[in-house]
Amino acid sequence: MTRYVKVALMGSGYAGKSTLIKLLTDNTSNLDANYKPTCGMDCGTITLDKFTKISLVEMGGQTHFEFMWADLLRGSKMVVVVTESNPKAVLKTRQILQKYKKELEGVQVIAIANKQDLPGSMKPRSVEDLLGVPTYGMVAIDSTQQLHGYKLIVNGLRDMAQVAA
Ligand SMILES: Nc1nc2c(ncn2[C@@H]2O[C@H](COP(=O)(O)OP(=O)(O)OP(=O)(O)O)[C@@H](O)[C@H]2O)c(=O)[nH]1
Ligand SMILES: [Mg+2]
Repeated sequence: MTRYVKVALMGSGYAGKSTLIKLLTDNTSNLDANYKPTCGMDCGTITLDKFTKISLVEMGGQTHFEFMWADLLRGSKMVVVVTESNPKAVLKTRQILQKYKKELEGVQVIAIANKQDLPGSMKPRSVEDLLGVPTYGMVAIDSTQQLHGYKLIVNGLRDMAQVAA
């Protein structure tokens, strides 16, 4: 029987969560650059092996969907916080992490400092200092970063022994 491991993608609207799901779960590298806010939630699946799939659950980041966040976090083995890498966005992401501290207790949390291609982006190291969770740089619109993104999630889960090696 297939086992599903839930990984939640959290973060403000426009951060790049849907783009990341497309990057990691689609067969095409044809990413749509037109922003369409996720209404509520979205989901993508990564097949890990014969028995295990990862469900990537995106929590729509626009503030009017925030009422769903605590519910959507429930049962997550890992939470990936996606942020734009400009200082204002990172500070907003820090507020989100502080606000959901209780819900995130005991869950492995990593952050993705996305849109590293944009001028004025903070380095992942500096973002990590502000967020207080392991942070990795990303350009989710760049299909060559697919393996990088995949490894961040799969290796993180393996480290936790949530998924059989
Ligand atoms: N320059 C650049 N743009 C990106 C990158 N990743 C995503 N984008 C763009 O940013 C916009 C928002 O991306 P989405 O993936 O829709 O953002 P989201 O986090 O899912 O937003 P919500 O669904 O509202 O929570 C889109 O126009 C993407 O093409 C990146 O690495 N670099
Ligand atoms: Mg989205």
